[in-house]
Amino acid sequence: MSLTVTQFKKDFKKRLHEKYAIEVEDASNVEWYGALGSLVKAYYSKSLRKTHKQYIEEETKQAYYFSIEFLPGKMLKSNLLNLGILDVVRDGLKSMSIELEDVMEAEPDMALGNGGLGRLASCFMDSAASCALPVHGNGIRYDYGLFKQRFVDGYQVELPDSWLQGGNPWEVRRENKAVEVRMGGTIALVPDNSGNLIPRYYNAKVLRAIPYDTHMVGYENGVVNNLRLWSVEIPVTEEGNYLTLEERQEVENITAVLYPDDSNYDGRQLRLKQEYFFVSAGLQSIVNYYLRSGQAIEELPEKVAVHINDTHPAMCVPELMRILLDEAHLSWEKAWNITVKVMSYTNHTLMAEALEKWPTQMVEEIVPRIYQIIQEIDRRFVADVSEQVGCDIANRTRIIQNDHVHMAHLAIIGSHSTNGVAKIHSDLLKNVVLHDFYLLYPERFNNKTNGIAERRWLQLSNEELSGVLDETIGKTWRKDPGALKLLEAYRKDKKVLKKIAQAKQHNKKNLAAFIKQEYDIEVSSDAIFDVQIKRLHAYKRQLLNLLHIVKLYLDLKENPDRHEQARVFIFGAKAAPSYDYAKTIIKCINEVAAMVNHDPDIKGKLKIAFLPNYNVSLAEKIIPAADVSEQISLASKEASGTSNMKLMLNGAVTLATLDGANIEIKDAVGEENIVIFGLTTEEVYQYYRNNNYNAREIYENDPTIHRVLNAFIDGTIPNISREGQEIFDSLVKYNDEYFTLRDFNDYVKGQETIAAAYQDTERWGEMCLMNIANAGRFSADQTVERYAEDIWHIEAVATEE
Ligand code: 9GP
Repeated sequence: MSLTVTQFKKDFKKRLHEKYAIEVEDASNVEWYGALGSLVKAYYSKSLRKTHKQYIEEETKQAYYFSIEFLPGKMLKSNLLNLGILDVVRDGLKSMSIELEDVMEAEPDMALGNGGLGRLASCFMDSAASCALPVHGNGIRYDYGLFKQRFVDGYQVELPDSWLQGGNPWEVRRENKAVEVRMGGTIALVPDNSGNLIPRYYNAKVLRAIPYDTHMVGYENGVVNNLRLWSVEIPVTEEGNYLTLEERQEVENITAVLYPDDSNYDGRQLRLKQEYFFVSAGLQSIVNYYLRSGQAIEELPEKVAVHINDTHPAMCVPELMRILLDEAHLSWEKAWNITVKVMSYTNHTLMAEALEKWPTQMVEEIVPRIYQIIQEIDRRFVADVSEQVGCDIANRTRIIQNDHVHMAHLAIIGSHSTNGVAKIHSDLLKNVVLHDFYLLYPERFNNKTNGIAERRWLQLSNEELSGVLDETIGKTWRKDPGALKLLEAYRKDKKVLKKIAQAKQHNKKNLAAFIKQEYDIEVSSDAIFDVQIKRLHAYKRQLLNLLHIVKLYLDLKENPDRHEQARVFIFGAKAAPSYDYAKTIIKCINEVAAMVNHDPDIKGKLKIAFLPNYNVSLAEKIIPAADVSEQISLASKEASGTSNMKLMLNGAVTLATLDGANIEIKDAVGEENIVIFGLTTEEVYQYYRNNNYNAREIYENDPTIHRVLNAFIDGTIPNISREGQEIFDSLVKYNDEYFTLRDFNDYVKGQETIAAAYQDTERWGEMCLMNIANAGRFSADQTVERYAEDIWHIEAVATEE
């Protein structure tokens, strides 16, 4: 959009007057933010209406991305960038003595997600709008987002994230689009006048679902899509049918708080209610919208695609069946045919503990009609498959097994596409985890390697490097991340390498200042900034990183004058509140940090900064300053990873196992620009097959490992008598589930390779450059375009710019 500084200032002042009856100079940053947010929303509202109208007039097929998590982070700067008014607004504010950065401080992080899954959903929303693809999100408007993390005595403490407290300028409550969702009670099927069996509900709770729409602004293209988040409200009940206080509380809880579990299945009732609530509300509103266009319900797959992001929204399958059977009165066969064509599913994990299985009794109690439909889907599936390929495979793949509903099975059987999120992950799905399904439906399986919103992770968060890129290769990369490849031509150009290094140094200094100011830890920007930022989980092996730090520390203690590359180890990680082992690792990292950071013998050669409350905004500060990207999960465990992509885009060199998307990063940058270590997936599987891994033997025979592990139990590391023992036992007594000790020496070598490369400035510079130059292929723009073409069968709309 076009906007002058003068016009902006006029609009901004007017908004402040209208909204807060205040002058610019008297307002707080919260008021500046509130006014600016609502002004920006007004700026894109015309495009919103235009996009909406265009979809209706052109009868565009639209896709709906159902996800129980969305993790957009802050939206102000991203919206300004995408509208093409970032500089105008920044300048306009400056001329009124306001720094944009101060205004941004007032925006809470919208953290309605745990980690990779939710952030991916938000990257897709940004990319879909930017690629002019008709894709909308559907999720839950939690009153409280992911908990805020504090450290007290080194322990994680969780505080509520009341992100809505100060109001949310981006959302619009759509009262007239509210729908009703039924839960509980019992069902009887009774014939209507024409003999159709119609469900009659007894004592069901009718919940009111209110949508709040947040708009997804495309990058300089005039497209604005929608993210619809549902909030529950107490329904207006018929007279005499009041809810007790307890019942009201029960209803309100449904959208009160995000489940803080990541890669883990938690079988609690409330979670199941959340899942059905947003699935039912979302599908009802989609079908209502579709029917308003006057098209026949039989044609639904021509105009609507519904994506099941992980298994949480898998009830989309029976819920659409319910709508088609009970409300549109289609036959089972017709309804099933439509449902399978409309639905598609992404699997995001190979971890058995993350695959949802709900007790049948619970499903029947909470969603009785849905349970009936699931039973019927299952019955027909078993009959068909048994007849075609035999009972064994039918029994292994059926939806209801051992009194549990297997949500992944439901999603695969009820959709036309199942994809993994990196090549190796999709292969493992086909060949191992979902092999039976692959035999049944080979054509349904495909891979869509994850991607990232490169605008946010480079243009917005790393303006310094962005400037160097503009000077070196022009500005096309800003719209087309593939153009980053042009940088490769400069891999030997010392001037360019120097400029990139200077940008990194600038970012490192900023981060160092932030760490000093917020956490009083002094770090030198000349040290390697070695970064591991992700959820705390045993399979991600933050512990491997810690063991190496302890080794370096012990080496330095033994020989304080030893020449050692200075390093700052930066961690960011939240542990699920109920995940005790992960919390133990947090405590240990914090205690090692306290010990190392204050030990004069170390002479500042090692520093550890575990930054609390890792979230999108903190990631935006850390990633531009990273030298090394730690991607060290046990091979075969990380489905893809996306921080690996963000870090390479910012010129960090990856230290990685051959897991998830690391493999594709290696292919993209070449072996000489990444450091790979550790077991391969095949080797891990071999250990499983032969059942011959012996961690105690490693501990007993390897003096270095022995020494490092003993430090956890002999008092060397203070204040961890319980936690140190727990770590020690997990590795030695319980045989080291994630092969940490097996990979340790190889990891140490990898770290040595990194240190040596870092000391050779030109070599390191070239490695950084090659990472930046080859990050374009991990743009989420490309990923969503592949989803659009191969899975959703939707097309981009014509745009004005
Ligand atoms: O653990 C995966 C992570 O590897 C992946 O990058 C992300 C997005 O696809 O999804 C994560 N999975 C979950 O959070 C839960 O399945």
